[in-house]
Amino acid sequence: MQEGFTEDELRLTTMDLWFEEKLEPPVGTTFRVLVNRTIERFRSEYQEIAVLETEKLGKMLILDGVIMLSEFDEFAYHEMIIHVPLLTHPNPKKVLVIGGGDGGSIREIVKHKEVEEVHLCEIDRAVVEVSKRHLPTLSSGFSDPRVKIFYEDGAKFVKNKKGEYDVIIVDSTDPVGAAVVLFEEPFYRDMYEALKPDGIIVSQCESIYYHQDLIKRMLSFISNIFELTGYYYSLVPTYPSGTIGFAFCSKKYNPLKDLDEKRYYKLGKLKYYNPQIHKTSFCLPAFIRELLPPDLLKINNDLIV
Ligand code: SPD
Repeated sequence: MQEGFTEDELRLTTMDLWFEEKLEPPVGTTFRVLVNRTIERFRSEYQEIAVLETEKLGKMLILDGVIMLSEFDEFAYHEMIIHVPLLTHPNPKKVLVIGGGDGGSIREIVKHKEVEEVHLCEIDRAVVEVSKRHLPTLSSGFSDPRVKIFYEDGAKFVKNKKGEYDVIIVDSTDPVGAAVVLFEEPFYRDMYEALKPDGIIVSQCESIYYHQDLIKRMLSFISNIFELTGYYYSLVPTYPSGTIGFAFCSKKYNPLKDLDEKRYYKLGKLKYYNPQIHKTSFCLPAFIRELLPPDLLKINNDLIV
């Protein structure tokens, strides 16, 4: 062994293998993760898919070079994208997830006993299959009898639905390639129609540090469509800037007034979500309040702190 180095230090300095995510849009930084081995890597009909075993973050799912999740912190994303809307809606019986082929969102939805039907619309069958092969803690919910999977384009899928869903979750990749339409106004108009008269949508809406133009553009058109809109965020170290936000779009219910705390205690032990963070995650830093006019954030305006 080289003098002066422990075996661990040597591995980190000389034989290391790093996955590097290039951020889009470029922000002059990259994010690197120390990797032990590539478990699987291939090209599906839609994208390049890789599952890596990392040194410290468990397994990681990468789509087209972008980190979708790590076992280390995926709970902070999936619990927040699901339990905030599902505990706001008083009786979510039928839920649709667009994207989310890894199964993390489905795993959280099936914890809700009042949910009777869950539809997953994922364009790429290979994502579901790779998750079933290598990410059992994520894909466990697929075997729940309430879950039905559709391998279709999410934007086309919702066009044919009218007044069907209580809650729709957009668990998408970044707005690149086929996913661009999921960040556009026509898709939100179609989802509005696909919801029941008191329905809720929550969508992945990127980083308050790196995607301010996108967030402002989306909240502008969303607030013209939905009665109530707002933005909240979660802390996820493996996503760019360590935060990821969500757009909350609602026809009737307000997450700050209508949270059904009793149902939270029936979900079993969670790692990130609790009723306090449900509310405080809508507290936004001053620079975002300044970026977004108050009429785009009707929900956040109701915060009493
Ligand atoms: N920058 C990556 C954002 C990815 C968000 N979606 C992740 C899917 C996990 N179910």
